[in-house]
Amino acid sequence: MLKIAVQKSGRLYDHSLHLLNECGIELNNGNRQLKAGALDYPLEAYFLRDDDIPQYVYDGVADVGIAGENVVFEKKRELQILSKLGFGRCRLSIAVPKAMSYTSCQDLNGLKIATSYSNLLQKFLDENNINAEIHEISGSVEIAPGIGLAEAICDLVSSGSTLVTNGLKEVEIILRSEAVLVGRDNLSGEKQSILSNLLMRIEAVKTARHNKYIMLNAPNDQLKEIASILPGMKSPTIVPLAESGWSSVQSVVNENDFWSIIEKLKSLKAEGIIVMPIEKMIL
Ligand code: PRT
Ligand code: ZN
Repeated sequence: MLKIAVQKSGRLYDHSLHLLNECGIELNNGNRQLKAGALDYPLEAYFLRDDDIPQYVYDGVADVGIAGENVVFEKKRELQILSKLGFGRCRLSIAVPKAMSYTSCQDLNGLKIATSYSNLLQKFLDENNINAEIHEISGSVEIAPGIGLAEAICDLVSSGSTLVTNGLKEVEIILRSEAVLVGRDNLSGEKQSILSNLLMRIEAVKTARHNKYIMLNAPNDQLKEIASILPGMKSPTIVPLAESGWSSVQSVVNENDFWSIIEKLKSLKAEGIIVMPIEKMIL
């Protein structure tokens, strides 16, 4: 069995379980126990605090884990990032009181900065030759300047509203983070093959998320040009319609090119364009 560490509650919990679900892995976690087995898959999940996950994977208590890059890099354990998962996105930033004048990171010299990320902050200070004092606290970092505990903070930001509420402004982004699947090198052959299968499923789910299935009707005299802008997995599928002079075209389009392709298709007289989400995509 492959043992996976997942956050036991918090921002990553739902997304992690949802991802596993989309991979066809359902965890039997009815009453939120410490451990849960999967139905029909050789996997066991351990539910832990996110901060502990890198250490548990490093020690081999779990084989792989899902945690934010912010936590993985802060803990400085030698782990492999096996897959970036696309959720839990945030940034680790330095913020100062709104009224403070700030032109460059050199303005941080001599300040006391409160954070729960002292390793990542120290690395940023060293790389930029800044001499500031790090005051490590474990929670409610954003209130530190307001109560006179520090002059600046270094904390996670997503919407930015916590900073605004506390009269702070974001001045430096020191890390961009998302949830990742981390693991160690030395798994046994059997565990390694379960992991390869899990990674194949995760990639299929991720690829599908970034692509849309598209169907449209096109006049035959435009087919050549329409086919040239629709990549498809190999090339688009083209089937003649009952109405003469028209064909149905089916293809897969990447979300980044999606709207520009739709504009072009319309200008090429495509009609009845239908777009569908793709559940899995195995290349
Ligand atoms: O109990 P446990 O230790 O497991 O949970 P936790 O409270 O330490 O972690 P949790 O659930 O808050 O966050 C888990 C992971 O989610 C983090 O390690 C990040 O990888 C990711 N993540 C994404 C965030 C945020 N966005 C986020 N906005 N983690 C925390 N925040 C906090 C931030 O610390 C600040 O207090 O939200 C506030 C800022 O949010 P905005 O939207 O106001 O900017
Ligand atoms: Zn935590």
